[in-house]
Amino acid sequence: MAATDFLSPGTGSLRNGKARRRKPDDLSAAALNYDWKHIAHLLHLSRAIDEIEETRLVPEKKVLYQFSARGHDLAQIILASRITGKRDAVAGYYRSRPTMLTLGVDLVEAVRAPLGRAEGYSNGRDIGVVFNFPNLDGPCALPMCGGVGAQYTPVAGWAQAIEYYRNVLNDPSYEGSIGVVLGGDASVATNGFWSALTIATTLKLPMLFYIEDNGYGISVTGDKQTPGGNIAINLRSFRNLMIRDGDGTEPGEAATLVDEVMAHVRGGHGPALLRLSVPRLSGHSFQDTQAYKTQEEIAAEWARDPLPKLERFLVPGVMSADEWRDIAASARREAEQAIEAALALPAPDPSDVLTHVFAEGDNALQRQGGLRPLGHVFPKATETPEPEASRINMVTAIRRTLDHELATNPRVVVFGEDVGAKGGVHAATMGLQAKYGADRVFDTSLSEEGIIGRAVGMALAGLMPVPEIQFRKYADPAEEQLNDCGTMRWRTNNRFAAPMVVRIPGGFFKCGDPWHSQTGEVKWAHAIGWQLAMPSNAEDAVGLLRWALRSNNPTIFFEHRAMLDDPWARRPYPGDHYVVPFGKARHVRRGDDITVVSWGAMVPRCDAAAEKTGLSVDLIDLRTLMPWDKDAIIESVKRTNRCLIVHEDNITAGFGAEIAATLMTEAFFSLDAPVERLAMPDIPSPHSPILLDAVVPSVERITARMDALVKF
Ligand SMILES: Cc1ncc(C[n+]2csc(CCOP(=O)(O)OP(=O)(O)O)c2C)c(N)n1
Repeated sequence: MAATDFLSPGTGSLRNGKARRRKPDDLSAAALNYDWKHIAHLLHLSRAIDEIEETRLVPEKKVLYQFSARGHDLAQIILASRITGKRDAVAGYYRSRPTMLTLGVDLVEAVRAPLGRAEGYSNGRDIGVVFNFPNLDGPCALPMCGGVGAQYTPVAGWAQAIEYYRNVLNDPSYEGSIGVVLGGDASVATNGFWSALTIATTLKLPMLFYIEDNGYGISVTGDKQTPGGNIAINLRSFRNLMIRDGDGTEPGEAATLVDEVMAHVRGGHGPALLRLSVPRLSGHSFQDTQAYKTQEEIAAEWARDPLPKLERFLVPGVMSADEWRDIAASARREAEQAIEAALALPAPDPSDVLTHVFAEGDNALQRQGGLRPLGHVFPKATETPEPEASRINMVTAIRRTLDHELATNPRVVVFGEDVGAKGGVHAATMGLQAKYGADRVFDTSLSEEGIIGRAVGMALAGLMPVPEIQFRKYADPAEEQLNDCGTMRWRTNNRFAAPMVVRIPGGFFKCGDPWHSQTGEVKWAHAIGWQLAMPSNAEDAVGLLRWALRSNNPTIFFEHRAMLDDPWARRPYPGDHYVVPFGKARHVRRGDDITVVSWGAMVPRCDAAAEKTGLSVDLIDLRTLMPWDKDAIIESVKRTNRCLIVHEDNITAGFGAEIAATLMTEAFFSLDAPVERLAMPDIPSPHSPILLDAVVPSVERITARMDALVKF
């Protein structure tokens, strides 16, 4: 297959799309610089592991999920043998074990995860074929995901962090570093691919897209993923992107192309995309019989097997036939020994399965990601407010807190749609770009997947990202990255974590609508691994946001639009050191007749209702929903014997249901009335203020419910 060589117009030298032919066995100067004996060894090793899994371990049900890298292996090894920089990162996918072997992961580590043994990549938690490799002092492998395309935007974030370390933190060790992402031909149709491509090319980031094109996504052919089936051809007019396209089964060609793209990206010329065509010599996974391929097609794929091609390439020029055989035999022995050693390891301990959902203190730090493993020390903090004389509104409180943390922590970066020059559509970041520069406070492309995925990569690189999702509903396109970020610590068995603070304004503001005005906060209480804060006032917003910005866990910080400038929410600024630890509710009122639990914009309504009823109301503002202050509620209900929960989120499976269920178990014998919920019915937020008032809990309806419950 011919190697083609495209430079996009953005780089100034389009060659009219003409293919420049390379002889497949051309041992160019670049190719000569590779350690071919080591490459041969790794290829044999990878083959031996795949083969032992396919012929023995899967049939014996010792490996439950198997994705063979056969056919993809040689090109991956060539690529990964150039990922050697101290600050390089690579993210692969389920077919990327050859990359891991080349990075130098311990061989037993590489086989124990598919065998579901204890410890290793995930301690038996994640599907055995997705790997991770924390490495603070050498190339690392970012945690892989099961979702195709999810690997792209975190690498864009890593690449942006490289620039940040170089340009803002003046760290020379990031010079010439690179983020590399591996993906199959079907992955080029995903949101993640396009989002990362936009980020990398608009910002000219040091990022390499490596597409290993086997022509299939399970059974779907490449022409369904990109017209004509070749993404490299289709991207030819993309600005700021070097493109190379060739045959991943030809050692010399692959090696030369890898060196070309590496030189370009490491040289600071912006991103590159390298597409190498490879055969998939097995089914998509072991279970896949490939019935959708003809025998001729399968035979044609085997005719392109890179293993014999490498042999022809190296023997006798680089090594003798005996040496080749010896390498194959010793690799086989090593693979057998590693598998035997892994089989002898214990199975994961079920008593351990609940650990590492959240950080578990400084004695059990993740190995990579966030500020803690880097030994970052924060300024002092206090839970005692030092209030200023005048009151400020909640949006000013948020801005001042961001300002102080930006000033005292050079690793904080604030970004999102319109957060830069405009200062955010809610004005929360107004003036911050002018003060801290566009490297630290910046606008992003309109891709929420990109905003959150980029934040994940930055967090893994040791920054504290503070992405803004412009309105609650627009977090939906970021769903995959949010989910994968939350589960990261658990599924990597505390090897990786990506602490960040995602600021999300939402809820009604004067009127409602299905797009900007949902709260839907229960989603993140239900999601794994996310802390969730929802302040009702300026003082709490300061303390909770500062706590989040110094936390070792990812946080959703929900900013209710109605409260940003609400007079009730205005409070004195509680000082630059003020924090509110998560999981501590606030008593807005103390009373004995009834417990009312609420959060966000419903708190002032409950406060007004309590005033109106004249009852002695114990009003609890939960402030954080994950973790949530069970003790405060249970203690209160044991005194009042009644509980009303008021929230703006839809009623069915809203967070009120969780509180009610907990009270059933923990305070059943204290209850003199059923636990009641008052919430939005199961409809989106309506636009008309008249309709909105009819469905969001109002002071009148809350008052009536309180009265009824006390009289029950
Ligand atoms: C987001 C998502 N959708 C669907 C799947 C199921 N799935 C797993 S692999 C795959 C095909 C991917 O093909 P490609 O990216 O070309 O990589 P290859 O397996 O060919 O190496 C699909 C559809 C998934 N894992 N993730």
